[in-house]
Amino acid sequence: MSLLDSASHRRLNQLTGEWVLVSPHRTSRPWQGQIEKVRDAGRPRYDPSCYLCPGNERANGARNPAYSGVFAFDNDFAALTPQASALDFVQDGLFVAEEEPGRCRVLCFSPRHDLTLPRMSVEEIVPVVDAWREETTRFGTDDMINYVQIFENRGAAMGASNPHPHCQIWATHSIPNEPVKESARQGAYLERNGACLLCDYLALELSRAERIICRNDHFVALVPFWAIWPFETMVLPTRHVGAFDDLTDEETRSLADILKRLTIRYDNLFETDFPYSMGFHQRPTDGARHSGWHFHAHFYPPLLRSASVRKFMVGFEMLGEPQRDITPETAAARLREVSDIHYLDRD
Ligand code: H2U
Ligand code: ZN
Repeated sequence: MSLLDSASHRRLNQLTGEWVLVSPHRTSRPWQGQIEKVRDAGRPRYDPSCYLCPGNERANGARNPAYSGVFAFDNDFAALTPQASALDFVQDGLFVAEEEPGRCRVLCFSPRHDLTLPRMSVEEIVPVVDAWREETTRFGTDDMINYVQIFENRGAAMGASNPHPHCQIWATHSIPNEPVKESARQGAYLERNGACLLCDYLALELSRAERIICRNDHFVALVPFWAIWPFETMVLPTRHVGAFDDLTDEETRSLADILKRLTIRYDNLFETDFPYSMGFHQRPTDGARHSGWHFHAHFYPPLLRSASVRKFMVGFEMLGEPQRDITPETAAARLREVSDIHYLDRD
């Protein structure tokens, strides 16, 4: 047995330069903590009170069209607005602030209120990926926008305000903290090694096969060596793709396929609507080349042992550094073992 399976150790996240503490020996400790209610997966195809269903009125009075595919609109309660404020950049001693213009969009994956990515067909997910490509391309030509963050909060446990399948797109003037860290690490790796960090990382992971969950012709889903959340995963293209707007039509279909396969495995793990926050990291749209950037998705799910027992990032995690008990290798094996046929679609 390798030391990494049994002894406490720290692992370096090569993408951020931050460490995670791994304590495999703690997995047997007793649990008397919170039990969450398992949400009923049965939902109507159309919910007259849903602000995202076709034809319904939204909270600010606008009415959704009777859409039949994907549907994107400007967030009615946008955290960022395109107008530059009068703030610009201010420094008053240690008090430093700057303006942050940007745009927020909401994208409905389907007119069906009861669907989720794992229960949509690949043919239905392809237009979602196409919409992500289009939004990225469009924002990429806007001088004000330097980064496009696409993310999905799924499930009430992750703060999703509505079960209707949707994601958000926040396009910002600044490059946010997480992509800034990944940009610096990928850029430095390219400079030092003349190669892409994630191309090299993926080649290593494929040769070891310990943390791979599933793959198709163009994408791989794996539990990263440095994962923080119990069932955290990454989805990476095997080709050196920098952003959504570099994807070919074939890769678009493959991305739709791997997202479906991975989220089915997630749902099957505890036979529940598996909550997560997921999102894509891609090359900034600030005009620089960023040739070290390798496009990828991160999935951060909170569940730990069952549909009702989640991991809390508290205590040492908040004040010291992230910590996990179950190893990334064990998590990958669990996700690999479950079926890729959704439990609700089985006879
Ligand atoms: P979340 O489920 O991830 O919170 O996303 C829903 C978003 O939808 C949220 O950002 C927006 C909220 O501001 N929204 C509208 O734009 N219009 C509405 O009528 C309600 C919610
Ligand atoms: Zn709905």
